[in-house]
Amino acid sequence: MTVLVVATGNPGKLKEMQAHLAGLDWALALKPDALEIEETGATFAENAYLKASHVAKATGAWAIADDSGLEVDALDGAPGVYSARYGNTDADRIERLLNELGNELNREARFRCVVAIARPDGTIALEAEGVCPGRILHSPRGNGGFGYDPIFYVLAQRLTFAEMSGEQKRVLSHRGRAFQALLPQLKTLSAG
Ligand code: ITT
Repeated sequence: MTVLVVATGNPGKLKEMQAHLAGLDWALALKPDALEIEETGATFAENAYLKASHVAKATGAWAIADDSGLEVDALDGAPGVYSARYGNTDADRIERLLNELGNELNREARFRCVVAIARPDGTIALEAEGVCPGRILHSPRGNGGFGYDPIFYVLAQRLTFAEMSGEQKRVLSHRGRAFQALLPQLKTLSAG
């Protein structure tokens, strides 16, 4: 089996990415802790390429990276690509977002995720994007997931991401949708 390095330092993301990649013809490996990549891109796609490419070249193996974040309409798309850098902890990031939104009536938002796979030479072999629309609650709800999950409410389910089971989030989420688009291409790649 060919090795695929999962290029993330975020444990919440890692768990979800491993679940999406389970049962495929790839031997998953973890990114070396010491390997840190500066996310200098202006878009999710640029940052996903940067991370996948850098880790592939550094390890000499195939690598998969995810760049994702929350876009809030009333904040002109913020925090967007800065979602991870909006605060030091998940609680800080949530508090800052809720403070900035205040009593704003327009709570429309969406999570966006770009997944990219790089060959061992760092060139990008595959990419896919997924989006999940929702609303920002006034206070957190639920204990599951990670990041902004407790304040991200999905209308159709009447649940926040943090109130959903792992399986529900896997099907509906921005990451789930990106992987649904990526997996058929990934299967062709591993078969070839
Ligand atoms: P890596 O770059 O090492 O993968 P990161 O946390 O820095 O980890 P990003 O730069 O892609 O990853 O930032 C994404 C941030 O967006 C993440 O830290 C969360 O705060 C948020 N986020 C992304 N997906 C999320 C999800 O499914 N649920 C909640 N928050 C999410």
